Amino acid sequence: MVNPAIIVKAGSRVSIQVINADHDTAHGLVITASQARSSWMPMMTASPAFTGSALWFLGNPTTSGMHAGTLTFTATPGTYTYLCPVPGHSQKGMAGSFTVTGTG
Ligand SMILES: [Cu+2]
Repeated sequence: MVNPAIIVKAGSRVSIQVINADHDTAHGLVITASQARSSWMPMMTASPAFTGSALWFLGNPTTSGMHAGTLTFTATPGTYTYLCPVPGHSQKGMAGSFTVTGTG
């Protein structure tokens, strides 16, 4: 799937493992409350929606392996955006919706 719409229930403990398999470009993943996907520099304008919902930078793979990380957080209700915070990437489409349903 490319940029799937993610829906979870309020109060869920969410864990997302991220692996950068792009051979020549750094990426990251941030879930943010703002409409920062149209920003050229989300790392300057987007703040994580939840404690732990940001992996700002995963470098490109090296001969010793790929960079990986895990976001772990507890979801509270709302409509959020996930995006890649590397400059220009969310503008080019590295973004999607993250929705937390219910009253938690
Ligand atoms: Cu990216």
